[in-house]
Formats: sequence, C-alpha cells, structure tokens
Amino acid sequence: MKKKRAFITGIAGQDGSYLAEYLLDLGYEVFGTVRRNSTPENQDSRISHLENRITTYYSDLMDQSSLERALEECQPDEIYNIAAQSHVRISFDIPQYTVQTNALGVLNILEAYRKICPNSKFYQASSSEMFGNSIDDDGFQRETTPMHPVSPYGCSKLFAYSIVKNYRNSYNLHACNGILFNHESPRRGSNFVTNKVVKTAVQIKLGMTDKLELGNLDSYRDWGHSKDYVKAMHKILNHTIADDFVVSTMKTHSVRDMVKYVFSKLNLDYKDYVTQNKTFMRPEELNYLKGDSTKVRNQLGWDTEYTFETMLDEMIEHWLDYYGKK
Ligand code: NAP
Ligand code: F7E
Repeated sequence: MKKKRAFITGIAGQDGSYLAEYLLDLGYEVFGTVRRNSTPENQDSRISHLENRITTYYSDLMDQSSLERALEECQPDEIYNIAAQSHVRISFDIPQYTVQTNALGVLNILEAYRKICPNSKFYQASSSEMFGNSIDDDGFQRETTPMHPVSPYGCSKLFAYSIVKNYRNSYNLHACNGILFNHESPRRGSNFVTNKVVKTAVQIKLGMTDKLELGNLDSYRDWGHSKDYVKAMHKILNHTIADDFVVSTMKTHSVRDMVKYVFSKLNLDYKDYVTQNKTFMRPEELNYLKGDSTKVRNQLGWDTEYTFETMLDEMIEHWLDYYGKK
C-alpha cells in the first residue's frame, strides 16, 4: 500500500522534529522545509538523527516559489504549517519580520496549497497567545473565548488563524487550526523561559555560573510537553470535519513556581541566584493562561502522558547529561 505523505514546514524546529518522528513511526513518508543557513550544522541539531529517513527542501514561508516547488514535488496528503518566528518577546524587536513570516507566510502557503494540492489536508500552528489577557469567568480560555492579542506575535497568529478559517469556508478546503498552549521539551529553544531556567540552574549546580537573570516571574502559563502536543496535531488534521481545537493541560503554574521546582530538584534555593533584568520583560505582558481542552479530549480522545513535573525532570536530565558528557 502507498505510504501517506506528510509535509512539515519548520521541520527542524522543536515541534517539527517531534512531529516528524511521530509520523515516521506511524508509517508516513515525511518531507519538510528548512531555511538556508550559512552554517548548516546550526540548523539540523534536532533532525540530524532522521537524516536518512526524511526529505528536506530549502524553503522560506516568505518565498512563494520555494513553497510551490516543494509542494509540486512532494504532492502531500497532509500539510503541517509549523514554521514561524515563534518568540513572543523578540517579536517586539522584529515586528515586521514576525508578521511577514507568521501572517503573510501563512497566506503564501495557503495559496500554494489551494493551487497545487487542494485535496490534501492542512494544519496551522495557532497559539494561545492569540487570547491575550482575555479569560472566561471560570478562569479558562477555550475555543469560544474572545481573542485580544498583546504582542506582534499574537497579532500575526490571529491573522493566520482567521485566514485559515476563511480559506476553509471560501474554498471548501480541509484546513484546521490547533490552538496550542505552551509546550516545552529538551529541544525547546534555550531563550524560552523553561529551558533557559533549567539550563542555567544546571550550570549553577555544576559551578559554571552563579546567576540567572529573568524578566517577569509573576505570569502564569499552561505548560505541556511537545511530544504530547504533536499527537494532537495529527488527530486534529485527521478529524473527519476540518475544525479548530484548543490543546492544553488544563493546569497553570507561575514562572516563579516553575523556577522554584527546578532549583529545588537540584537542591538549590532560587532566591540565592535569580535576579530580575528589564531586558527580559515585554512592553505588554500576557499575564495568565489556562486552557480548557475538553473539546479535543472528548471529540478526538487526546490526552497527555507527561505532567508539568515529569516534563521538567526530563529537561533537567537532558542538561545534566549534556554537561556531564562535555
Ligand atoms: P521553533 O522551535 O522556533 O520552530 C520554528 C521553525 O520555523 C524553525 O525550524 C525555524 O527555522 C522555522 N522558521 C522560522 N522562520 C521561518 C520562515 N520565514 N520560513 C520558514 N521557516 C521558518 O518553534 P516550535 O516551538 O517548534 O513551535 C512550532 C509552531 O507552533 C510555531 O508556529 C509556533 O509559533 C507555534 N506554537 C508554539 C507553541 C509552543 O509553546 N512551542 C505554542 C503555540 C504555538 P530555523 O530553525 O531556521 O530558525
Ligand atoms: O515566556 C516570562 C515571560 O518566552 C513565558 C511561545 O512558544 O508560548 C510561547 O510564548 C513567560 C512569559 O513563552 C523570562 O514574560 C520571565 O510571561 O517561554 P516564553 P511565551 O511568551 O508564553 C506561546 C503559546 C507561543 O505560541 C509562543 O510561540 O515567561 N519570562 N523571564 C521570561 N520569558 C523568557 N523567554 N525569558 C525570560 O528570561
């Protein structure tokens, strides 16, 4: 039987790499896009172990011709648009680049999809950052919660989310959104708060540094594990009806609680090492996220394997192992 083909933009990122592994295990042929980099070794650290099992194309969401060429050659059954400028604070530094990639880039790939392979299915990596500080009375955000983003990143993702729905309705395409809350792993970029905290706490434990500078410790996030969340992407895209789903753990923790947990696992008191630095604050902050993922759990049978604690434990083990080997 012919294998199903999946096409993943941003395959070398955190989610792209776990999704590629998951789909290969399910028997898919996996294709993906990487950007040109002057030092190729910088780019494939998350996918080098898959080198002989996946096919990659050089592409950029802002280069329509590269998307059309790749889709023409690949003729995928499933398209996962995972690529993005994904850092919220940095989106204030590079707002135009962020919007070009995350908003117009999505329009580019939707156009390529509509022209070249309209019978395939399309998944868009939407984000809880679209909600901004909007919260339902019971303290959750869900599919029906009004969206009021508070960052260039959130605004760009809200355009992408909306245009995916618009293309679904206008052109009868199987295009869907996963509204994913924060998800982490040892493969998370080390300038996102969880991996920054874990990496630096391990360095402190090993005597390599003696301080950790952070921004706002009082915001709350609903943190899950990327490995669990890529399974939701596959379920959402393969649902018989193209629809939009929140994916979350339904629990929330403050940044301070996360820092406390990581330091205490290493028998350290965070108060001895952590200071605040304005550089890491945002001009406007999203204060509180807690997602209600009842819909994806009930309709698609999705659930998590990791907890907040086992996810952080795995990240701590990763960095201890990394510096141990060095
Ligand atoms: P990530 O690790 O930053 O991966 C993003 C990937 O996109 C990278 O491979 C990056 O390439 C690529 N990329 C960036 N700009 C591009 C462009 N102009 N054209 C083509 N590729 C480009 O992010 P992630 O954590 O895996 O997140 C995956 C997706 O989910 C993103 O769309 C993100 O916005 C969204 N999301 C993430 C979370 C989360 O908590 N992780 C939550 C909700 C939504 P380089 O490696 O060359 O930079
Ligand atoms: O910040 C606070 C910061 O950068 C989390 C992306 O995957 O999830 C992610 O966006 C919180 C914020 O993630 C530092 O102010 C304190 O309140 O890890 P983060 P994020 O902004 O929530 C959403 C759902 C996405 O879609 C995004 O792609 O931590 N914080 N001190 C800090 N954050 C960082 N990065 N660095 C600090 O030093």
